[in-house]
Amino acid sequence: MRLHRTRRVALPRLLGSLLLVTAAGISGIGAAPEGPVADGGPAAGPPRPLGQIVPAPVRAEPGGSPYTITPATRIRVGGDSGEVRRIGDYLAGVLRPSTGYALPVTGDGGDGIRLRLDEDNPELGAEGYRLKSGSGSVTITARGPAGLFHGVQTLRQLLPAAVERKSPQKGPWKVAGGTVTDAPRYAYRSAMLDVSRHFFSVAEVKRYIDQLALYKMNKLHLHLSDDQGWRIAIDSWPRLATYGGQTEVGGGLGGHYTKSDYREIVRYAASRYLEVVPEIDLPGHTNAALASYAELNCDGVAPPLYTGTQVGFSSLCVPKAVTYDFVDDVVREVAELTPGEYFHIGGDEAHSTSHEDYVAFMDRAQAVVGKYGKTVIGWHQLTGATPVKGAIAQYWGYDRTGAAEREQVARAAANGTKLVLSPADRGYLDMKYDKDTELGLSWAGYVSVERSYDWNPAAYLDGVPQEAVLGVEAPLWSETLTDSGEIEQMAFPRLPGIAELGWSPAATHDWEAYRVRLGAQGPRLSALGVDYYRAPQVPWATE
Ligand code: NGO
Repeated sequence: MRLHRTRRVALPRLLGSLLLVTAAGISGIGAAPEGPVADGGPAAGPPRPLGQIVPAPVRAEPGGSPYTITPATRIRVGGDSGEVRRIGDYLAGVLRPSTGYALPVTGDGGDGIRLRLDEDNPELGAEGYRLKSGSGSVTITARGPAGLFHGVQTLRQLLPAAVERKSPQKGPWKVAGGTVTDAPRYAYRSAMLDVSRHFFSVAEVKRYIDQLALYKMNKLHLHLSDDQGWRIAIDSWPRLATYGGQTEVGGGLGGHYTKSDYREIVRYAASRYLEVVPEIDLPGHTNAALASYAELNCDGVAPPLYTGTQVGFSSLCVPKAVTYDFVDDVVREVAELTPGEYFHIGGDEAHSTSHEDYVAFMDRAQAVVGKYGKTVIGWHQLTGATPVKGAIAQYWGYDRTGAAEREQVARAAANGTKLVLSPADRGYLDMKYDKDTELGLSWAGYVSVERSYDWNPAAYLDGVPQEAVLGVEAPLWSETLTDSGEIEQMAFPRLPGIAELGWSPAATHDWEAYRVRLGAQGPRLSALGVDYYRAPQVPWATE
């Protein structure tokens, strides 16, 4: 259900080297550029260098003739998997508008763009792929559909940026010859969208999902409840959404997802190989729920709806029995809608809950998540309570986070709690780039594109064993963001950097090389209609 949104008034739009490559075909990738770099656009000469993609691949071995998509090209989907055919249809959906070619998706053998499942490639894992390009065909092989889908994203990036446009463009549509072999560093590569502070429509969420897919992310964390709005229909507590969802920061009318809206988001995300991780933030950040049901308050009085941006003032009533009926019903209903493994219960900034109450509450909330078959995720304050076995803590500290807090997280990690890292001064996409950024916040400092990219998740927190790091997340909080254009100004170009930290081998990590590869994404983002921030540190390719 979509109500009208708050409009911000006249807010001006803000606007490897170490790659394990084997051949000279990519030499120069690591060199600092002297000016704008041509994108090798539609009619231009040589195809884009194999390996000049984001995230950087494990291995790119250029060689042999390029492959060219022509009016006669077919997309061949091997075997009888309906999912492979769906990926073929998805690829055709990307390529048809810009090439203007028919690109039939067929089950038969022969040359063309070939998508194949082959279990025999243990080194590719569950999400990896191999892409081989030569004069007659480009073949993407993977052990499972997710790998094929990621391989298709690589193929998109190897084609000229104009391939992303929605109307016929001039070719030629060449893919450099050679082989890319690729698989992710981390299993958990996530982006979070805060749909509570401002509500975003299903269409806006789908648009973001498509952008995440391009960079091989595999989780979409939805922050579905907070002080300013409850965004998911709960049948047993209907006022949460109908009353608690009817405003947002700034006082606009907000909105909420019906169950069918939410199912549609889950389905769409799954079609892009992203798993939705729902978050119901507890026991703090609950003003919208407390305003909707007086009985959830210790004093039995419902507070008014809240449209400001303070944090830490609300808490569920830990001693009351009804609190746990509420938690049980909400977790059950949201878990039923969510095929994925994870359930995020927040747990951050419970400043108006006593420590004792917090620990008692988190014990009970974690048990409810387990009862409904999901794995608990909580913000890292969960490590100040007692994380259940298998629980995951999401670290969101920053350079000024105290040693005691870091050590608490490290101790939990050493004791088996896995971590997802989203340091606020690196991974938070809502932090301003610099002092001139109009949107966003700056409590964790300014986060330039370089700062956001240039850290190592495996070595980020002292005392954390490498294997405790499950992956990374780029959260996007929406206190200041109201629509897709504003989401994109903050997410791009930092999101691809976090995606690369999650996907690419540590050995490829190199800012000088990365900024050149990122610069080459500029025309692609433009072709997709993404109004990204032209960070001055990046040599943006000419369009
Ligand atoms: C914090 C806070 C959120 C804010 C966000 C803004 C976490 C986990 N809790 O991050 O409520 O929206 O900062 O950057």
